[in-house]
Amino acid sequence: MTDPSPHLNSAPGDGRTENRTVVVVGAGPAGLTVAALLRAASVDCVVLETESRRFVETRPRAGVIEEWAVRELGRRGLAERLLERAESHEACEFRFDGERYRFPYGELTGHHHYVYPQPMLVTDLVREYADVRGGDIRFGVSDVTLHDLDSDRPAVSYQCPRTGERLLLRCDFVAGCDGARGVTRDAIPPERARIARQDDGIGWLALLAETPPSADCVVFGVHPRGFAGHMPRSPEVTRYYLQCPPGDDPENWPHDRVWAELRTRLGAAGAPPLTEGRLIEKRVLDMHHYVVEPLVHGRLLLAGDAGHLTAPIAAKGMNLALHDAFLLGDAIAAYVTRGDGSGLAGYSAAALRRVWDYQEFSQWLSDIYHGVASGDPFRAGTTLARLRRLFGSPAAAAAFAEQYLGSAGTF
Ligand code: RFL
Repeated sequence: MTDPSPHLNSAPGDGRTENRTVVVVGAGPAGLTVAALLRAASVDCVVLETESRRFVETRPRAGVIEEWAVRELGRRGLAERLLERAESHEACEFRFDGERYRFPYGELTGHHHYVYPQPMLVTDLVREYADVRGGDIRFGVSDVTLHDLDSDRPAVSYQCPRTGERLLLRCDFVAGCDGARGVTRDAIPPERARIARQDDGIGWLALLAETPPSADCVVFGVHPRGFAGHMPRSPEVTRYYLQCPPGDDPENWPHDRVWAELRTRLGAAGAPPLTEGRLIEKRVLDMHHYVVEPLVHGRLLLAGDAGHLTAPIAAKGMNLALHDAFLLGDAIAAYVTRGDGSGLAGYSAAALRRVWDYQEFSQWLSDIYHGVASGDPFRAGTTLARLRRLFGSPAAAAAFAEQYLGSAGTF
């Protein structure tokens, strides 16, 4: 039989072997949360991460965390610093047709978003898992390979960064939390899982600017030249997005072009001027999405971006990663400590319910963001009709607020 994947082999006989209960691959929000939950339940686990601690604690990405996710982090003793430092956001603003339209979702629903940069959350989670709860985490590992996933004792091997030695970790479960570019998803033979994909054919120039926000909330600019977004991250740093051709070169976007385009696309009557600042991150993201179904293959369980990717259109990816992690951490802990396998049996279906709900909302929002600039006057017309409905119909506003906040769900 041919090996279906470069990352799935039968375990090598040489090298040092350790026996563990759970190996978590990846120290992002998903992996660290699973590990912290396991540690709290006294389930033995080890986390493997290819990058350094410093790198994962400073990698800029998400900023918006949903209320239910913070509540769950809090219930598990993981939100102390977040609750001290996060900002609360209760409104967003759409700008289209040269006007500003504020959407006060806090007033409408009584709920809000937390804004807390992902590196701060990752820092808190590493600290809690490794420093406070004494968890085993190995940074800088390389050549992570999965073995024997169909057996009761799968294994993960890797190369130790200090000694260059190859180590084998035999375990009961592998949690695949290594993000969109990891190896665990590829260890599932193609005939054992379906990967549903969607490519919007659109790029976003993702920018981080060393400048205070230019509005007190998230701003979506829906403009014939393309979408533009303004997302406050902290009093000193603001994230901006500019729609661009997919695969565009960030070097095509020098400082002056970026700020001129932001001013045009976010311009509206009475809007405060944008505060310009140095661009400290500039990268092009293609708006594509995928979902692996099921998220489980033998003793491998995928969580977060490893199992499903949603482009940052609706700021949902990290929230989904946390949702998976709560379900998975609880399910493994229930199985190991009480022999209760119901959570594991239902994990994939329970996680995917929210994943598909958020994917659908992202698609809907993607149509709104990009319709006016599509070059298709019919699409532009229906996009503006949708936007006006949000501000004219209380029922449409309530439905949007619920999906934007992710407030209808398991937790
Ligand atoms: P991560 O965070 O990518 O973590 C995976 C970890 O695995 C490591 N790794 C490996 N480790 C061991 N062996 C291997 N072979 C490995 N390969 C990789 C990686 O180094 C990494 O440390 O996945 P996780 O935990 O699933 O978390 C997902 C979130 O990071 C992601 O969904 C969000 O960042 C998406 N996202 C947003 N989500 C939100 O909910 N709200 C937002 O406002 C938001 N904004 C964003 C975003 C993503 C962005 N980018 C860059 C794609 C803004 C941007 C610009």
